[in-house]
Amino acid sequence: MAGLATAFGSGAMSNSMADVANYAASLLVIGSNTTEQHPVFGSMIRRAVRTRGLKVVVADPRRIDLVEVSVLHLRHQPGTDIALINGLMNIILEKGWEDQEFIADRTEGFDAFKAVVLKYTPEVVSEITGVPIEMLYQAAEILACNKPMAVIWAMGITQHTTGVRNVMDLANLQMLLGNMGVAGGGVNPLRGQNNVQGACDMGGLPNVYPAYQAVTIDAVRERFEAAWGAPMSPKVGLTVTEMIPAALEDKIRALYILGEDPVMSDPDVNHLKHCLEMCDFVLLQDIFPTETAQYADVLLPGVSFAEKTGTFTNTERRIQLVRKAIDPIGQAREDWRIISELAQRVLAEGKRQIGEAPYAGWDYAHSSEILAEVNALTPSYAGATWERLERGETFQWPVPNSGHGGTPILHIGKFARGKGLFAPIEDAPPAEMPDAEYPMFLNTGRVLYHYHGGAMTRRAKGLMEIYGQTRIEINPEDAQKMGLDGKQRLRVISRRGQIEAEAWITDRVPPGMVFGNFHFPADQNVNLLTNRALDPTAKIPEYKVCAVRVEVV
Ligand SMILES: Nc1nc2c(c(=O)[nH]1)N[C@H]1C(S)=C(S)[C@@H](COP(=O)(O)OP(=O)(O)OC[C@H]3O[C@@H](n4cnc5c(=O)[nH]c(N)nc54)[C@H](O)[C@@H]3O)O[C@H]1N2
Ligand SMILES: Nc1nc2c(c(=O)[nH]1)N[C@H]1C(S)=C(S)[C@@H](COP(=O)(O)OP(=O)(O)OC[C@H]3O[C@@H](n4cnc5c(=O)[nH]c(N)nc54)[C@H](O)[C@@H]3O)O[C@H]1N2
Ligand SMILES: [Mo]
Repeated sequence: MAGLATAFGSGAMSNSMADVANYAASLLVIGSNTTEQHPVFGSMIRRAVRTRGLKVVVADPRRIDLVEVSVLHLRHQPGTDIALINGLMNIILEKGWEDQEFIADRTEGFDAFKAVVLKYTPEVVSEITGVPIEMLYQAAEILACNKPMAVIWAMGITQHTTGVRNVMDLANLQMLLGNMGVAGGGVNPLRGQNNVQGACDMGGLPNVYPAYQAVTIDAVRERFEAAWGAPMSPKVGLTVTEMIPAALEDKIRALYILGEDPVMSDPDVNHLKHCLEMCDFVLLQDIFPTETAQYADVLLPGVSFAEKTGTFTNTERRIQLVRKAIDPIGQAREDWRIISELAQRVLAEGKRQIGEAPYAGWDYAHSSEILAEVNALTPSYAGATWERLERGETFQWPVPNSGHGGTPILHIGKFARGKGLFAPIEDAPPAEMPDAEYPMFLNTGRVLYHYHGGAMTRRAKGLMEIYGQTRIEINPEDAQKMGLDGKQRLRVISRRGQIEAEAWITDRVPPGMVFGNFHFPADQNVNLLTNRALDPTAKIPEYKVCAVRVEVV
């Protein structure tokens, strides 16, 4: 789900954090709670506002902290981003603010795209999004007339059944304004987990080998078969969100879960638990016994970042070396050692059963040997060698050879696919909308003090003192209607489950919407409520919108 493709190529920030902070004249922050979820970049943005007058426009249903330093806050209804972006582009075309030279030289598909955008007049868009017409004009002017403009986004854009199309529409906006391949511009999805960028780059996705090379292309597959000395399947595999329900159809019978806590983080957890129970065998490799551990047959103890040496690739495509601070404790081992040993044993048993000689491979002695293999098979990582990284260098990929210094800005002069493709994108509602029985929107995400399922952060005493239980954000207007007193608890009910948690009465959320997190287990986890409807392309769940009924306990 992490490797969303755009109109130009792989899913990664086109520009760098420092580049956006230093050179953007304006910035659209859409569906990213940057100061809480990417605090390093969040403070760079705050500083850029203070020291050089960066103009920030926030597009978010919630009044996040960055709104304090923004020039404008577009508070659209959740799930209406396509209408909003199309509306801004409609005004840009009306005013003639588009970059005609860029459109002519570097893009294709403009006419079909324009025909769709023309339908999204300010009146139509204001009706769908709830944003006043006048504010749409203000936003379009700030973003189009203060160039370069950078766009940053995170899960507020992608965790929808329209996630991929939301991203494509932001790419449309940046091509329309000619903000691609320039310092201070670009399309910048902020990556979430440590090294999720690296995991995708290495082919930790069902459809590609390292460097986003498709498993379905014969020449690519043959190259990997030759390097690895084994036949490879030409079929696209399943995403996580497809594997889980496949257990019900007997298509998946065993699961090897590594560094994930799906009982906390997957949508519709009651359903997920049922799927885990249906598996014949569940193997879990984690650094703690998590909520998911109750469903596992075997636990393998991996180690944390502090106990291993290797590379991480961060949100701005920066490959950097991490050295272990301490040796693994007790029986725990580096994840790569566990994976290698497991692979060797499985392969040995397979070869024994068919009477062949044992397979020679998976016999790395050190992470530097793994990186050497990465250098050989991953064109964008070719020049990021152990020797260079050991000297203290870091590189933003692509680093095509050992004389290359890396690529801070992508798409200068040319896109990976040649011309950038404008896509006509129509608005569509979320899979589940409020109705008479479940009249409110539930929106979900994170808080500064905790990390996902909380397996790590709920073990930190200081964090638990500051934030020790789930709090449901609810607007003062709704609280008053329900007769909610600040000290009371709320029960939140969806078609799939219910939770009980403390209320936080605040205008961070608009009337008609509550917001909660998935940091605390049992009946405090919003994932008992969320909808497992998926985006048809990326298969990401619609965590950001479902319908609920809220009661005072
Ligand atoms: N402290 C902390 N930091 C983290 C994490 C953590 O758990 N804790 N997790 C990391 C990971 S893996 C990730 S993916 C990132 C996530 O980083 P973010 O995506 O910034 O975090 P979320 O809390 O999911 O919030 C997304 C924002 O989208 C808004 N939003 C909701 N619905 C919509 C909508 O329909 N449209 C728009 N435009 N906005 C919407 C929400 O109000 C919220 O401000 O954070 C990373 N950083
Ligand atoms: N409702 C709702 N649900 C969501 C989201 C949302 O916005 N709303 N966001 C989604 C997103 S974007 C994400 S990324 C997922 C995150 O979901 P998960 O990845 O399931 O969440 P984590 O709690 O980060 O789980 C990581 C696990 O890895 C373990 N771990 C840490 N370091 C290591 C290591 O080095 N080796 C091993 N083996 N294990 C390690 C931790 O102890 C933890 O148990 O949640 C998703 N779920
Ligand atoms: Mo994430």
